[in-house]
Amino acid sequence: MDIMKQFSLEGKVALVTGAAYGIGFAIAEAYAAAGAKIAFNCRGEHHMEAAMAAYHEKGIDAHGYYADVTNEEDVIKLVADIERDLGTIDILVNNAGIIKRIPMLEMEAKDFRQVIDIDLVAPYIVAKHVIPGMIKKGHGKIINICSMMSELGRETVSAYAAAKGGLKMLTRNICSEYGEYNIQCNGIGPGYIATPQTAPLREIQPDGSRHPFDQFIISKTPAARWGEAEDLMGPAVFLASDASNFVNGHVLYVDGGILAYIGKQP
Ligand code: NAP
Ligand code: GCO
Repeated sequence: MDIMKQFSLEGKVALVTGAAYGIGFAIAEAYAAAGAKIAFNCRGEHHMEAAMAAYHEKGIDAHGYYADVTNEEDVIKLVADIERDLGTIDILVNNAGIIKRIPMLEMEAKDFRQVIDIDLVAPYIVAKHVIPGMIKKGHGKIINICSMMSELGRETVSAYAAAKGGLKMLTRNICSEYGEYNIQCNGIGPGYIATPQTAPLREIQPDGSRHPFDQFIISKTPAARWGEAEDLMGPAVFLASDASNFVNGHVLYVDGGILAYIGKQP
């Protein structure tokens, strides 16, 4: 038996949402290395150009599409275009997401709703339009990018925590509802990963010292470092491959041990 074959994504069609850069780009890169055909979407023209150049630089023939994942018409067109260009989607990664760091009492309901719309409603919309093709094909893998905030709260991220907690439960529900069609829906819960989303938390201070949040995260992480987007590559391939065919409704936390640790005693 060749166990490595179970991890191959040869010939599979993968859609990674919001994969122009950041975590989504790294996951798409890993899928391409494992043999998958890559489709991704983004919203802005400037992102598309830079993203296509970045994929080409890595030798990846990625197919990029414009689509806002909160817009159901865009998503319907996105799924149809991918089916026309590459075939039925085998692997969906709901990666696109935003955060707004605002204390709850200062936050406006429209901002709270926007975070819920992108981080929770959009994964539902994309999955809704991808699952029928997976049912017809007889298999499918859905990976929802969750968060530490699927389990933990902290000041200023009420909307994000509500959305990512909800996404964990959407993951379990997709598993419950479509597991019988040989669809596995799992989550990845990244720890604190150095990407544009977390750049404000790592800014060097005017006196040259590290941002207090940066120091806090390192002290809270047994691995004593921020994660890199590359740390998510192996787990994402595992959850997209046949190696995880009996893993369903699970959230795999890739966090350098944060969730296991009570923190340093003062
Ligand atoms: P990022 O660098 O900010 O990238 C997010 C991507 O999502 C961007 O390409 C963005 O494109 C896209 N996006 C946002 N809203 C969209 C929409 N409505 N339609 C289409 N694309 C949209 O973030 P990241 O750090 O790579 O995070 C990726 C995912 O991992 C997110 O779901 C995030 O919440 C989650 N996550 C991140 C961390 C971390 O520490 N970085 C930890 C846990 C979970 P635009 O530029 O066009 O907005
Ligand atoms: C924050 C962070 C996050 C992380 C991530 C943790 O402000 O606390 O941005 O919430 O990006 O989702 O897993």
